[in-house]
Amino acid sequence: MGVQRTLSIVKPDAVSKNVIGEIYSRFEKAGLRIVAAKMLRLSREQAEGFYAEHKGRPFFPALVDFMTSGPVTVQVLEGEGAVLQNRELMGATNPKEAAAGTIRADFAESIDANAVHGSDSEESAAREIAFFFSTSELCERV
Ligand code: RTP
Ligand code: MG
Repeated sequence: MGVQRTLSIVKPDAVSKNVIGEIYSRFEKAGLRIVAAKMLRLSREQAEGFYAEHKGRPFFPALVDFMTSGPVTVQVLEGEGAVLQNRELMGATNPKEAAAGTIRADFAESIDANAVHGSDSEESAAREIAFFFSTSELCERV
């Protein structure tokens, strides 16, 4: 699989709960390195563009409302098989179905307010990283 990069978001519910550091710690303990990071409040246009694949789905308006409800942190994680590894750390979309010890099991309240986003493939990761970061903002880590 090799070293990959993936896009992660700490969503507004988790920022509001003040658990950014605890979530970053999960990434670091799993051997993923943060190679870019920033905090911002998404505009509706940004949230709609980021989740464009879900446009037209019944949950789309609620998803955009939620993602614009407060600040988020966006970060690029790097490591061996980072895309799948991050998805495993996150747990299932619905926290009620998320395995014990995953980020969503421990920090998420509902399928809407589910604490984190992670790219679901290498192709999505490339698109999502470019959505938030320029090449010069991605740092080399040794
Ligand atoms: P994410 O993109 O945020 O990492 O979440 P995911 O891959 O686990 O789930 P995805 O299918 O991409 O859905 C994006 C977000 O939309 C909300 N959702 N609600 N009510 C529903 O059936 C439903 N399905 C999806 C969730 O908040 C999910 O994180
Ligand atoms: Mg997704």
